[in-house]
Amino acid sequence: MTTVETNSVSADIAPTAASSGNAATAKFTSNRVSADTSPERLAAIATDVLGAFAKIIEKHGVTYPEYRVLKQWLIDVGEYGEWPLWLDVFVEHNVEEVAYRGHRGSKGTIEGPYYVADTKRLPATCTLPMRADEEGTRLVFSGQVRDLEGKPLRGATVEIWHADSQGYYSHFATNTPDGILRGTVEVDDDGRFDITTVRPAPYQIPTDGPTGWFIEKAGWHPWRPAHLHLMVKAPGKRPITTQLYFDGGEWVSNDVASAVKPELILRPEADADGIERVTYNFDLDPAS
Ligand code: MBD
Ligand code: FE
Repeated sequence: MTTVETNSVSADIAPTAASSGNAATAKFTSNRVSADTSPERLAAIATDVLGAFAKIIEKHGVTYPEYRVLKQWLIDVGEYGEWPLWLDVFVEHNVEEVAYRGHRGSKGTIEGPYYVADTKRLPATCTLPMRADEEGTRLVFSGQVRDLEGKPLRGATVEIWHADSQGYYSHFATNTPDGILRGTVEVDDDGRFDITTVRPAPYQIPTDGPTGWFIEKAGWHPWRPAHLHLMVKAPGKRPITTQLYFDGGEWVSNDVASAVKPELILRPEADADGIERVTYNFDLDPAS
């Protein structure tokens, strides 16, 4: 088993909205993104965005004080680095639904702000990197990666990342050693994997930043149900990004990020030692 010692000076400092937000923004901007959007398409989308603003302002009679508060809040979201968080919580689910229309294999859902590429490569049967004294119920997550005909896909990888038993993600929370509860698992020749980890806790959007203020002022709640994130890839297949949730878990039926689907619910069973085991298979569409 791989263990990671907590040795950073900041390890015991409670994470702030700005520290995780700015880490997520730095990670996102380290990749230069682009899209092949034509000027005509850009103009059409921009016209509709501005038209939506116009309608809302008109409909609600938005005032100058409200306009200035909006302006300040938008500035604050940027300063706290919370655009990846805010957008992935409130907007990404719509983009994902459109992107995977007509997809036939296993369901995907949003990626969220806390994916890290190129994590430690692990064999098909593995334990995720964790602290020597990692808290939380042991969870063994097993399954098989297959094509739409059920044929095992050798050469597939299952990237997994999730929060710890306090709801914190490594690389984004200052109280968490880098690299824990993340990995890139190489399936065996039969497409199978068997990953030992701990059960994550529900995730609470930081309440001390502009995304949290916005949620609180609106009277909403800041919670996502406990979840595993996965990105499953195989040669010649369309990759999927997904999340799996736990049956009966808090917030499963009212996720702030609107990312739960009925196909994505796990029902782990505890064995005599209290270790939870669950199986889930991933069926991938052909790459188009
Ligand atoms: C998360 O852990 C997450 O998965 C998403 C989508 C948004 C915020 C935090
Ligand atoms: Fe998450």
